Amino acid sequence: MATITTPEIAPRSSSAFREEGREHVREHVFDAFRRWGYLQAQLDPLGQYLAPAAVPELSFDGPDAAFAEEARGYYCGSVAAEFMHIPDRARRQWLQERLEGAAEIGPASETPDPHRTLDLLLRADLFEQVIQSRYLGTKRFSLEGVTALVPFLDELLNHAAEHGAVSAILGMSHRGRLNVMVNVVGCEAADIFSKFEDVDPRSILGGGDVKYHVGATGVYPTRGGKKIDLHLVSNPSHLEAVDPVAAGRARAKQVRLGAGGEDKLIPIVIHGDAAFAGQGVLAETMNLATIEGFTIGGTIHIVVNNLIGFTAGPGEVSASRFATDVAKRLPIPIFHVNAEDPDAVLRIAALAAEYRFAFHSDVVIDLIGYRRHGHSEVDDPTVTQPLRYAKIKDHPPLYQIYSQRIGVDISESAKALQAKLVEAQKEATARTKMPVLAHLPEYWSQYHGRGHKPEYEVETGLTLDEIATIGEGLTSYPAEFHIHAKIKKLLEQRLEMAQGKRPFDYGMAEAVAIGSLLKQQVPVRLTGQDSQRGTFNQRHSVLVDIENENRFVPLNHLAPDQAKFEVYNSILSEAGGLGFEYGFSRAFPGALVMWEAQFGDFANGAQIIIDQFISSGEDKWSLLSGVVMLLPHGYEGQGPEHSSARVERYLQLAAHDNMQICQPSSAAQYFHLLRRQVLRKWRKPLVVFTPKSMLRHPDAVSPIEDLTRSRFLNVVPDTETRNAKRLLLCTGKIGHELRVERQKRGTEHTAIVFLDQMYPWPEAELEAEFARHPEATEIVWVQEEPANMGALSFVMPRLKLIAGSRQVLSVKRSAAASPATGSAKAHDLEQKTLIDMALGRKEE
Ligand SMILES: Cc1ncc(C[n+]2csc(CCOP(=O)(O)OP(=O)(O)O)c2C)c(N)n1
Repeated sequence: MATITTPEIAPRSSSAFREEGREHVREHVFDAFRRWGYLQAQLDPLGQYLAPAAVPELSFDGPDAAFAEEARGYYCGSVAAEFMHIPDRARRQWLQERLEGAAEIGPASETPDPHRTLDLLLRADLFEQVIQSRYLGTKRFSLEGVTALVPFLDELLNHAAEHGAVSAILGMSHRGRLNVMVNVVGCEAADIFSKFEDVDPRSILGGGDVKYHVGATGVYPTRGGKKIDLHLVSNPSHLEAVDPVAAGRARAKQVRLGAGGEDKLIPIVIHGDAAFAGQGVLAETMNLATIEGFTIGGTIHIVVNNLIGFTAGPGEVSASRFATDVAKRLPIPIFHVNAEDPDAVLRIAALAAEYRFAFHSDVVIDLIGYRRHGHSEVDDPTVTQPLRYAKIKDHPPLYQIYSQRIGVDISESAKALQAKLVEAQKEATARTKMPVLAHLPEYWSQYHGRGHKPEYEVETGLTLDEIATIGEGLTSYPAEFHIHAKIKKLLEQRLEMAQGKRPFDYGMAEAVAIGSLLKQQVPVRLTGQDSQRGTFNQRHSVLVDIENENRFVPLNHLAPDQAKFEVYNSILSEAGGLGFEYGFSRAFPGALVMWEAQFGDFANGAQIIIDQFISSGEDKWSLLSGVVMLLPHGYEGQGPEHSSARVERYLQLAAHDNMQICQPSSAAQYFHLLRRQVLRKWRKPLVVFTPKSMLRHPDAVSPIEDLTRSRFLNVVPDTETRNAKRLLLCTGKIGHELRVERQKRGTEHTAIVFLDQMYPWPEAELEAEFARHPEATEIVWVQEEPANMGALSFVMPRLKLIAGSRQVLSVKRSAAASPATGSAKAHDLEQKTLIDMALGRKEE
């Protein structure tokens, strides 16, 4: 058969074929190392754990062995890279070229100066040593064993600055935190030592926090002469809980920085290996990375991996070889680095930074070292890990290893630095005041918290004209928009509400509250599962074109100079979602920031955020937040879940005016409450128990006039009843049910009063209400919840104080282990009994 050749495809010589064949083989061998090489890297500095695994795919012999040797040099040394799970070929290519030396790591990479690296390692180690000698037996969670973190951060920040970063959010837990405060954030060593001296205890009786949890701010000068503002986020003991908070703060700051915000602020989160593998909130937070409304341009995750978690070894903290494996579900690179190879550590710091800025992606860096002492310095690790600690005992600190490696005598500079640190420690012993490590940005100056009473006089009402204009705006959409028939009707009804032709329901009251704030230049952010539409079909803040699924948000088209409304459906996460919004609110006091639970009880998945940040952040760290939690609540026969938002839990956390706990009894009350939250300068978290069936219920709707009155009522009086003999006090839906039943029965002399704000306890308003009914000898607290739940145990002693000689009784379900019955019929029976007991048995 004749060979057909074309001018374009010339026949190749046999040597070309051979070359091509060799190239093919090389690719095959390299590919195996790109994929599996990380399993054979030399990562544990003590050579004890992570012994190279047997990987048949990496066995090559004959002529292929030379390629394998070359590839092994790239992939099985002090650096192991996991990147072949990234589906985007261009990203894999980018990484591969840099890992294999075929391309420069990045334009900002100027070779780090080994003297600087050595100096940083020395600083990191000596700081710990001085504490060890002066405060023996005091917890500090030493960084020794992974001091490479300090030069890593130096290199990372240097690259970030070259890419235009002017700010960084730093989240981290206990390990090495004090070290990072001094050697990266720039806190004075004397300030940290004074925390060990525990000077001035009277200033923080019952409040404050331990030294390795408090936040700090500073400015980092980079090698290139640039500066980066650093914000180390205050952090509770609960590992990884700070992750979403740091992310939310980063987002808020990026929004503040305007265009290119994601490049101007870099989020960095430092983890422990056991915590990284074990805590679900990390997975929740990482899953936010590319979700609209939650992006922060890529977070640098650094695992300070000492191959131990308290007393648990690597096999006990993770079900897989690497604690970082949980991150492999995402299309992001993971680098493991032997922390005792500082040059490799810096190379990966540079690579991570360059990748982050090139692709706005998360990057995980697993810095593998060891832990020189016990978990805290009061622990003896030789009890649980005798072999490892026998090795560690004889292992020199990294600065000594590195100084020998680069041939620099460090003894003089070590002495000088040691003397400086000892001097700072002496100075600290003379201090009488606790240092302030974190300085709030200027944008916080107009807001206040504890020590100031809320300014209740703030006006939250609108004029009829204002309501009509907003109403028109939020029911309009472009002419070419194909609206869903049901939504068209809804908008028509809403327009009628705004024109005073139909009473307001909660959905419209909320929309007008938001719209009015936007027009007053207050940005509004609302997130939660299915929040754009609303779990109960009540919101419809985003209109969807039925022909092309284009979206239109009327609230963003009210006025040309209005603030922005951001409403996002969150991922199915509570701890991650609420933590993010708390964080956002921490860096955006001027915005109304709301997080919504699908049903109120799901918020218990975010309990750490509630206990450790929202309710106690001001007490521990003097940090304020105006975050709003919207928690659907109410007993409607839907079962043990979906009934109770656990009012009792929030009330138990209430002290020192730390937050506001409210249940608005009508649409207008909800409207005023949202506006009050942001128009007051008093920045406190707000917990709102929101309705479900009552969202559109005729008893909870409001005439337009109620939106024009001046403010939110903490206590909603019963204006219909005169000469009451009994005064029923309640909050939420049950109050409406009681009023309906009262009317049905024609019951006289029973007043029904709503407690719309449970905390801060509205004592004066309640006193006024009691005084309005001087003949009411019986005050009855009525709640739907069982006796061990709801507001009962919170309100009873307080009501008794106000009631004086009047009797205070209560009506509630019997104490129960579960909030509600699983049977809708049983619920109805219970509810009927409850109402009968509250109003008195019906005469047959
Ligand atoms: C959520 C949570 N559970 C348990 C603890 C108690 N605890 C404190 S540190 C620690 C071990 C952490 O190990 P790792 O994450 O590897 O960090 P390391 O201390 O080794 O740096 C544990 C279990 C905690 N602080 N937070």
